[in-house]
Amino acid sequence: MNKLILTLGFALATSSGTTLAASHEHHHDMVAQQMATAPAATHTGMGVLKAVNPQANKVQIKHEAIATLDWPAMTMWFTLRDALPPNLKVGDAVRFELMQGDNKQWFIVKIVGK
Ligand SMILES: [Cu+2]
Repeated sequence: MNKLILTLGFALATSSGTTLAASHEHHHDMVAQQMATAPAATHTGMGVLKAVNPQANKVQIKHEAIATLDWPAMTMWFTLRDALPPNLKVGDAVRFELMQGDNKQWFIVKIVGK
């Protein structure tokens, strides 16, 4: 009887160990898949804040060329994902990070003075 319990206990321990290993493996696969399908590519730009539209949460930036996007220097409006940091004002030199939304529009996910 004791031996049976020991054997059962061992079997349970072994199978739960296997389950843990399998789910860990699965988690890894999912993370790898997420990274492959959603690369979350950000691009960094430098420029000068030219105008702010707080109602629309947009900023106009005269940005330098962004080589990683093959963009020339230009002045354009961007939507901000978050509110503009309160210390930033028109005329400030800024560094910003861009991401592309599902609608293909580029939006700013981070902006700091430089
Ligand atoms: Cu541009």
